[in-house]
Amino acid sequence: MAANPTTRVPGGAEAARHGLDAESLQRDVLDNLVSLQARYPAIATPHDWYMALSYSVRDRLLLRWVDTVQRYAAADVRVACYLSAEFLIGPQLGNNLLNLGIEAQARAAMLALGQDLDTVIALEEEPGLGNGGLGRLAACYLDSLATLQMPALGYGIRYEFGIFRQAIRDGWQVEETDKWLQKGNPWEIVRPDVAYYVNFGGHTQSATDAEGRFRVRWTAANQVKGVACDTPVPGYRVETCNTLRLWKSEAVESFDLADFNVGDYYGAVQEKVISETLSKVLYPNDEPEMGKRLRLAQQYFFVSCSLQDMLRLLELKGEPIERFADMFVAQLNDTHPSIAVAELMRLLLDERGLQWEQAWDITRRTLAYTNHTLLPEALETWGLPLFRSLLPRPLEIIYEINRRFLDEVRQRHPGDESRVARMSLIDESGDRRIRMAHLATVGSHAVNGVAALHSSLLRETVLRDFAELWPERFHNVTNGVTPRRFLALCNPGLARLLDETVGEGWIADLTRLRGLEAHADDAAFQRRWRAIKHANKEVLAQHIQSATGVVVDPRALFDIQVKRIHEYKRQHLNALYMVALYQRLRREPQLALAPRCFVFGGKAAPGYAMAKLIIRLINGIAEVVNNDPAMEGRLKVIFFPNFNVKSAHHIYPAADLSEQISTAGKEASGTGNMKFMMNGALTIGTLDGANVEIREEAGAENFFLFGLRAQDVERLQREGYRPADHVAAHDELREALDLIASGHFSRGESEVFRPLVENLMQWDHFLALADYADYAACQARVDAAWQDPAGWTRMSILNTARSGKFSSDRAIREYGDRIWSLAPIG
Ligand code: GPW
Repeated sequence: MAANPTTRVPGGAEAARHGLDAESLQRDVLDNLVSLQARYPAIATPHDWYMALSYSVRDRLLLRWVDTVQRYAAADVRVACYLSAEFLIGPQLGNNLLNLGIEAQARAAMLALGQDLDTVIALEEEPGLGNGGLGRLAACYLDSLATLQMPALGYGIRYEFGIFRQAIRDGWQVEETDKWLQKGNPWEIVRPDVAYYVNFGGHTQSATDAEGRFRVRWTAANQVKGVACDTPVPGYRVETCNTLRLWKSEAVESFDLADFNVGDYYGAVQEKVISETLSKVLYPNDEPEMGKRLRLAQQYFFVSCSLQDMLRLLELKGEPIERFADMFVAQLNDTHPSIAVAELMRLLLDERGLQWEQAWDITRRTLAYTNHTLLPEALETWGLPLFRSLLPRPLEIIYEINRRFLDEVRQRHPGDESRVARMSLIDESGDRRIRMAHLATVGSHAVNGVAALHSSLLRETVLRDFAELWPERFHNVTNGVTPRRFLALCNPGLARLLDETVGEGWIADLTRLRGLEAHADDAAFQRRWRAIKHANKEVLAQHIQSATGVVVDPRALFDIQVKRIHEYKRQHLNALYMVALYQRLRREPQLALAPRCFVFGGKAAPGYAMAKLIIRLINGIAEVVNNDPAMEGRLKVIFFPNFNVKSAHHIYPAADLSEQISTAGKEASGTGNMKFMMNGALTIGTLDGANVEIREEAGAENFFLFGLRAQDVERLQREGYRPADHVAAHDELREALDLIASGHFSRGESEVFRPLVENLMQWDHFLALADYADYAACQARVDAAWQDPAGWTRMSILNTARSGKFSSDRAIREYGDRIWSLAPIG
């Protein structure tokens, strides 16, 4: 990576060799089939064709990739480093074809080779290196950073096993290992030469060095090597191709060898097993943390490798350490990488010999922190004994940061020791624990929430004392999603109509969709709009049939809730309403209700019993409803197994109604809500997260609002909430709960759902019963609106037209302007 701009890779000859036309693609696919897969066409498997095409596409990215890296190395610009324990990037081939603008050429090339492009694309195993919203957000941001041509790097972990594959057996979730690398990964470049060592355990010693300065030496019990695995991230129709750098753990040879020499062969192998375990598997918990030692080791591992890499890149640029914060900014995706505060300090103090004040100034100017949750059970803390045994030196640094910080608090608020205890980096109330959100806040120059409501609540609750101390550091950046993957790629039918109506510019400037508003009442345009939606619903119906065996009618209202299964997201509120509908239709078969198909999708954390029971309930209802002849043509219930990025491509474009029904104040933002909106679904939702802004943009008349507001929720819980009162006051709700408790949806076994029903009746922590009546009333308004196709279609068009704000391009521009001081370099 030379800093000399004159050594830039020449474009001409290389570009010609890897032409973007169908003929050269076809030639390369054939070449790669032989040279990389060792196959000839007559015996090539579909997967061989996938590999051969993917390598050919990767070749066409390499030039841009190398060129981009050289540009960043040479330019005097700040690079944004996005540190995230998760990158849920999804399948790559289709997206890379789209961004390169060679989908048609690839289709022609494959056709000439007797292959269907869509079939080949569908074979890709997706890298499921994330749990849900947080990991997918990181992937959308990488797409926008590249598209906006901003110098950026993603840093994370190359998990050998991503999020588990969800199977459904007898209605229950069963987890299967995600062996996504089994058949190889054509997108990845492994760089054995880009590797760093990371310390674990052991002890520290302080001494004075040759120049008389106080220095600390950390003698580790264990070292792990992190090796860089790079994935290209091409922007949409631009020359920029950024890098996602994921770290894979390896054993350090010298450590093994030492043991081997004293004859402990098994000990040496054991060591290797532990170091290689580090990047083995993604923890499948979304939101609540489990405080596992290996998880902390993963976090420190990837953060340390990433910071060491940034320091090396600074050297390659020929810049002095004093300029680190001018050349790099590191965005912490929640607290998972927040150990960066201590690790950057350690690298600057212990490895570079800087003084505390200077190291602290660099650290704070470099780091920025995004908070993604207010749920107390999701705020990361680590017990001191575990932390000390794994990371003794970082712990000392945290103590010193805390000492200096609390001095500052005491100076500002003399005598206010309760404030000091509240703000401390160490929670001393029970067993002593490190509060990672406090560490991240103290060590960052900017802190942001992910939707307007969430950012306000963050300032008023979880980080209130900090917002009072440093109001200028607090920001909001409402989340966004990439319109490339979640509109252009997944909904080609609609994309063509958008091109024709507002011009192709919408893909890189989503606000241009406003141009659709003029056509919202045009009957011919509405017919085309409905035909596209109908075709998308036919495609989803096919996928539903092959995944579940159930046949659904694309003419029904597709009412969809896809997201992780969580009590606060309230899939069970939706389930209660389905049971009530089922009861109504059984009693009154002539009832004039629109035919509905309820679709659910989402994984439950393997240890989260209540979430797994909610899946069992939905499947139980599905079994009864779908097999009841009286429900034919009226009601269908689907649990779509293994919801992931790939199946999301078929689901969002087929939705009529988007369920965003979390308890107000609990969902930080939501991003699925935005994907549905772009694809013309109407939202039924609470005033929570980004729903608030979706309703503002769409117009209140184009959004189905119900439920308690965040302040009502807070007040009700403070004053004492009694779920039983709501059950007593609502016959339909009581009957639904009774029917569930009776075993009607569990093959007569009345014990199965008892924990769920009892939990609701006694506690109902997320106020599902309090919101039930209003939800059911709102669903009746949905039903009425659906009966008027012109009115519904108008609302659908207006939702897409007004979704421009929710492009991740807008979000990334805001990060660039307000938090990173970083501009595109074309
Ligand atoms: F707990 N989110 C997530 F805040 O998907 F860390 N996983 C997580 O572990 C956390 C948050 C964490 C989600 C939020 O629940 C969702 O509201 C938000 O849209 C998304 O992060 C992206 O900001």
